[in-house]
Amino acid sequence: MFSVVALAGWYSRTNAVPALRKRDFVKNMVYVYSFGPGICSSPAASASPFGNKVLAWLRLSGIPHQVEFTTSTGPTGKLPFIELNGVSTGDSSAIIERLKQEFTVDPDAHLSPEQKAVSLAFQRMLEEHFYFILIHFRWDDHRLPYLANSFFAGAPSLIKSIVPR
Ligand SMILES: N[C@@H](CCC(=O)N[C@@H](CS)C(=O)NCC(=O)O)C(=O)O
Repeated sequence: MFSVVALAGWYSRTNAVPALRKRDFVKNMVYVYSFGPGICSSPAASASPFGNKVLAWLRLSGIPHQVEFTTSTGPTGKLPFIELNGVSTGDSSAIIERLKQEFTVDPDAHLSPEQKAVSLAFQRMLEEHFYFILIHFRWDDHRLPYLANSFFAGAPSLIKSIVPR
């Protein structure tokens, strides 16, 4: 399994996007780049929790956006990233901070300082701790073969043959 993950990491880094991806951009259109459901049969918009976070935030805020599913990473060497008015930004939290400023929108504006603190604590717990449990169950815990089976349901047989289950 390690070799598959290492290969995927190498592939995404060698495909990193150094320059602007959308050159004929529409002003104030947010171009979102993230892993798609891809070869998986997941009902999620993106296989990446961080991608779904950005997409959900954009939908909640009603900001016009277009999604491109890709494995080519952005300025932080990871996905998701966005391009807005010719400038790219990586990292879901940095993306949201930028969008709040550029579009003067804040869905959390009505929260009290205490509620904002609780929200931040949950965010840290989910993104920096629970995320790795999710990854463990998705890729390492072979007691849950249905996850790998579901994820690779649409993959070519060659790929399926090297995915441990
Ligand atoms: N802190 C980043 C984390 C992003 C992240 O870990 N993305 C994963 C996908 S869920 C990724 O791009 N992994 C590929 C890699 O690390 O090479 C964020 O909030 O956007």
